[in-house]
Amino acid sequence: MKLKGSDMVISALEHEKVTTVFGYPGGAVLPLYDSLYDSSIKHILTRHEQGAAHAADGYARASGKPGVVFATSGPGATNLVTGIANAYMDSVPVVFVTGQVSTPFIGTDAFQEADITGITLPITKHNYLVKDVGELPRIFKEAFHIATTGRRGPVLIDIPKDVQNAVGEFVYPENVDIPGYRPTIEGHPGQINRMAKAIKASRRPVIIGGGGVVSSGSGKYLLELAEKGQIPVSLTFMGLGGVPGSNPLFLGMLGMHGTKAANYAVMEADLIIAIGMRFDDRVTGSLDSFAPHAKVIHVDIDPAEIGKNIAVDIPIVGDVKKTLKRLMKVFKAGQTEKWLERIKSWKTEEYDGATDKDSLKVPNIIEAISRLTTDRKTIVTTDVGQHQMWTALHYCFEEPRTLVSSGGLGTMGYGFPAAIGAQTASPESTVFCIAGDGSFQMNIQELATAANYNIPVKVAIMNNGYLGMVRQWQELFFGKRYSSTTLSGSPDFCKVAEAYGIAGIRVDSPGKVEEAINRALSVQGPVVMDFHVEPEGNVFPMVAPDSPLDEIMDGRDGQ
Ligand SMILES: Cc1ncc(C[n+]2csc(CCOP(=O)(O)OP(=O)(O)O)c2C)c(N)n1
Repeated sequence: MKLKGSDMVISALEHEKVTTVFGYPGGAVLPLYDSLYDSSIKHILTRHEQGAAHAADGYARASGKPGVVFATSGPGATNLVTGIANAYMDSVPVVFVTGQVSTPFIGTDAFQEADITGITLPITKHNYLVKDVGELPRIFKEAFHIATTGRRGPVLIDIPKDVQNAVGEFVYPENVDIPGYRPTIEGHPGQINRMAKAIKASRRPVIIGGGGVVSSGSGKYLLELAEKGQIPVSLTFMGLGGVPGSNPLFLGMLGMHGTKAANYAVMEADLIIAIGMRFDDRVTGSLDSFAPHAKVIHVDIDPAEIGKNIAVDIPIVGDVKKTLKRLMKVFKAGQTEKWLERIKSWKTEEYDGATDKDSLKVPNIIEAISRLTTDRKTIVTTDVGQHQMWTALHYCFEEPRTLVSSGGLGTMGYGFPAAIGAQTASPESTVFCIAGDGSFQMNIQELATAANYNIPVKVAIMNNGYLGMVRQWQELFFGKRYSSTTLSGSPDFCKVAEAYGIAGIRVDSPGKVEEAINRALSVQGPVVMDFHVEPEGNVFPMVAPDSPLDEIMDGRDGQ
């Protein structure tokens, strides 16, 4: 069949079962938007390309399906860059389609020209500049395959305007054949046997699950391993929801803002069973002191992660789910009763500083949101800062894909557009965006998107008047020299919401929290809740950067 290039793009998306695209038009994608006009694919017009990128990323995390973004050349494409890097750092499958100036103009500094394949080379899993309309079907097939297999990640396809307008033969390929790209899916059986033996011999094992547990859909198998082996489980921030937060074997998150139980357990463990995680510095603390008594088993789909930060005794490259399934066939439990007793004693030591009921404290608000949403399917997105870490510590994530947050890149402004994407992917869910007053202002323009499409996300701003996490570091590590962390000049967020036709609810006192959350839950459309919280609360527990995980500041005595 002969098709115009821009029609091929739409047809390729239909073959890939794409139902929603997030984007923003412009000169270099006019043919593409014209083809979209006749299509049944839903387009959500955000108010900034970064919003589209984060929304598609939130859509992908909530659904497990790839997100898709359209943007024009030049500034449209460069406005995507943070969103692309964000998806790359957290291994999220998003396909970005950008317009480019026509091929004869490439390299001439033409109007709205930017070398977006060059710019995004280090932050995409792969990218393409399409030079010939005949390549479009193969490139789209490959792009979706690369984005959604192995270690997932963003792929960008840059299409010059003349290629969008050219006509070519369209046959959508059934298979892909990419020399040099064959992710290892099956973990080596011999290594899995060694893994089983090491677990049987261990007396103090700890499982650390990461984002790979969530993205591979293997939470159920991880839980089976934990329960059959009576092995305590900690999760990285990206792994939260991988096993139910209420399970007695769950230790909480580990690392810089990890629980005492998780961090002490890692430091005393004789075996670390690392599953789909990458030993990020926020997880390990100082590498020299990490898990000093432990053998390390590391299962990951990406061979480049194995041995990158931590020496590994039993490396296994493969899909987490397949590996765990095979492991369970040969698995025998070790003896962990004494170990679990010891861990129980640490759990009683947890302290979060949220006991003062007189002031409006973020942990209490998050616990209330957690409690009042147990009866419904809920997805929580966050921005970046103190409120994000408090969410990790105080919201009980019971299911995978219920936390949508920027882990690796730590991108302020992610939470609200990601909530729009998550809500689009999962209309039946209640979607909360827990935001900071700083972060929310980075993509506040997306209120128009929520209003326009009546996307009923519940935004809960933890309004402390500060760039709180930076203020906390200035307090703890820079002698209280508060440099440019006060957010004077912020607007009344309820009035801003109301200006967009969105309900605003202001909360100033602890006694009003539950009523406000219930009211927000009863509103059919989007809501902005503006919680005026204690200005100078700090997130504890905290391990100072590059310190051993058992050197925990818990906020008592100002430490
Ligand atoms: C785009 C971006 N710029 C800067 C930072 C550095 N940063 C990390 S946390 C933070 C403060 C966030 O403030 P707010 O959103 O109000 O949340 P809070 O910490 O007060 O909960 C800043 C500036 C970042 N993570 N992302």
